[in-house]
Amino acid sequence: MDMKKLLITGFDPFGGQTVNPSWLAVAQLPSQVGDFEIRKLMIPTVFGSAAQAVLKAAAAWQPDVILCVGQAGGRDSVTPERIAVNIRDARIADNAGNQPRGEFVAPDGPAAYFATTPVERMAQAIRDADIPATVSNSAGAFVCNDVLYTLLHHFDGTRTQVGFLHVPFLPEQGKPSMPLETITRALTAAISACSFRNGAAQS
Ligand code: PCA
Repeated sequence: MDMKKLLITGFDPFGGQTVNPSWLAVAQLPSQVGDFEIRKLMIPTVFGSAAQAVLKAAAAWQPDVILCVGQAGGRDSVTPERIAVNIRDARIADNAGNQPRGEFVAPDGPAAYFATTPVERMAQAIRDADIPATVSNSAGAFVCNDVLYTLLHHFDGTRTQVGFLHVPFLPEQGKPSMPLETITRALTAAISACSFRNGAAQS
């Protein structure tokens, strides 16, 4: 089988939480899913540094797909993100104490990018595994959006696909929540859907 390479990232805990389900679920993934070889990276919930850590790992390994995962407290389903916007607007400080309000991610960049992973297929694949999933049209304006926008800007026009998934809280963090095993299965299903390339905004 012709193996492809997928780099998947999760964040460290932030905002007073002691765990972040995004990294815990990523850490549980096997080293191979379908025809993808998987490498995992924990990134800091810090504007700028998080994306730089992903870019560094990507430069070294040259993955075909980069999938970043983050926690979205308050959401009750797994949500592939369709779009990233060129704005940093933080309600809380990041893990380095930064709290940008209304700044650009990239002053020379367009207002927004569409994710280049097949977001509808990813959501469908997760639902096919009996896990609630729906495409999200906003990744917010905190560090998750910052990472997605920076990567899409960097890899614009290249063959490298970039996508993002937000996942709910774990039961111990509050409601709504999803068990860790379920989130991990959702990631596996989403990865399998990444063997297709996104052709259009709605795919
Ligand atoms: N979620 C935050 C940043 C880190 C994370 O896991 C966000 O949604 O921006």
